[in-house]
Amino acid sequence: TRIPLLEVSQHVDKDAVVFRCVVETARSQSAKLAFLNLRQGLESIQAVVAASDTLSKQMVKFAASVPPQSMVLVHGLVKKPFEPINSATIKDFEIHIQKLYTVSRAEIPLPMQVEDAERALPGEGDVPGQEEEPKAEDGRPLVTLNTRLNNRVIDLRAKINHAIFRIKGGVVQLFQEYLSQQGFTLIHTPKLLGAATEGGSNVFEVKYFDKSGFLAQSPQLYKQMLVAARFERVMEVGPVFRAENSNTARHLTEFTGLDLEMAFEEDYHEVMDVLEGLMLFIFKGLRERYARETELVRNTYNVEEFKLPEAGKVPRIPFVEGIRLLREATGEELSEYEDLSTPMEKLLGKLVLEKYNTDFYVLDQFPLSVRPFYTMPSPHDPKLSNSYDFFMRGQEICSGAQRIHNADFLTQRMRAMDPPVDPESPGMRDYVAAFRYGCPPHGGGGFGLERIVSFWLGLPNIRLSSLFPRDPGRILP
Ligand code: ATP
Ligand code: AMO
Repeated sequence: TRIPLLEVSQHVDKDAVVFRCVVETARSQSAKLAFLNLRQGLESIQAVVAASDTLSKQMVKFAASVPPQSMVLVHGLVKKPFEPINSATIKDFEIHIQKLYTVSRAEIPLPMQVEDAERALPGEGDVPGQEEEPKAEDGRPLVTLNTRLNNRVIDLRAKINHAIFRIKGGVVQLFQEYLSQQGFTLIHTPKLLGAATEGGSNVFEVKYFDKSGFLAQSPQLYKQMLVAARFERVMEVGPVFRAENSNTARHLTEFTGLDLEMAFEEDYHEVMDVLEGLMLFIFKGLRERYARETELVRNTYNVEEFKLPEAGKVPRIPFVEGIRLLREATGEELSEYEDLSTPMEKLLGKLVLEKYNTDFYVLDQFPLSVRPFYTMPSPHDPKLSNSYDFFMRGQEICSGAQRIHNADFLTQRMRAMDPPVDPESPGMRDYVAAFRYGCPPHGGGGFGLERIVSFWLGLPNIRLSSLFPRDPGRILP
């Protein structure tokens, strides 16, 4: 019977089992005995190849010489070993091999070892770009993040990477699960645009036949137009392109946006309620469904477990209150009308953790001057706005706001921006018009998927949560 490796326990001392797997290591003990380490998915198991009446010494020699990373088909018996074997394996069992076939042989030497990818990266692991690899004395490249990303197919084979990308898929599934329960429609807005939308400078221009096109920086305008089209509640999971020359551990030039937009009845805090409920559902789902994967990553990156707010009450801190906390802690004269620097954001994360005992919180009522033109000013203070950011471990994962749903007011706000946005331009005309024919008050938010995954797990670099990351210095492989 062909079995998944996870089921070996059901076959101890019974009929022979057959399974396909990868040889992680092979070593010869003597002319009559060899040991293989076999892997399937997140499981590893030790296998013994011992010469006998039915198994030749040549077979033992062949088994010991299988290059690591080759795929093989194994026929064997499941036994309880006499001595406990190393903890990376399915502990209490081993396979006594009867037959071994090579399915696909790996070349020697590999450009890097899979075990290299199981080690923690030092520091923030910032990547300056694809410069020449440093070489170790044996001529093999030193295993930097750059080397790992240059050999990503081998790198991704590491168990820690399988765990990270199972979790990433899990976040998307939980996002859609929660929001569809809440009546959201899954939408797909265009990524090829005829005009730069949210801001002009950080947009990628592409050739579009004999014209220019642009890659979408966000589904912002389209998700709002769909609310105006009476969809009322929409969500999207899609690529976001940003031509920002940001070489940091938390910026990519292509990432996955988790967006939502919804009409509300009385107050934009209804939107924040949905966003908070959504994130708490995702965190709970990750704890329940991905405990094993999370533990695997935590064994490598020894990061404190993510602290969720007590009793499910997410602190909603006014921006001015955040500034007050920072002034108290640093003695610096911080402005209430400027955005926070990255170090201040991180410090605020620490202060909030001390005060509220949570790594997840929200800043509300940002200064209007630091938000995009579509943001609704605060009715109580024209220098503030009905907008918010969500944070995990002191780093931003989501921006959102109540939007302006009146065309004339929107036009006025666009013209007041510095630099001004032209409401008559081809990219804006249809967007502005959407608010002329009866559009409900609405708001929403956009999350960066790779940031959620990185900050949940405490990864040192966002590139580790992108399969084939794109940054200003990397567009291959
Ligand atoms: P948003 O795009 O919503 O503003 P974000 O988290 O992507 O959110 P940015 O606005 O790109 O953040 O930048 C936020 C902070 O990141 C800035 O305050 C800045 O200090 C820092 N930052 C951005 N780019 C760089 C860079 N190239 N090098 C160092 N720090 C940077
Ligand atoms: P914003 O520009 O803040 O807002 O983007 C939303 C979220 O996307 C993530 N993010 C990034 N992730 C990786 N690399 C990047 N370069 C990067 N830039 C942003 C962050 C951020 O919080 N239209 C608004 C959203 C809205 O108001 O609904 C927007 O795009 O987690």
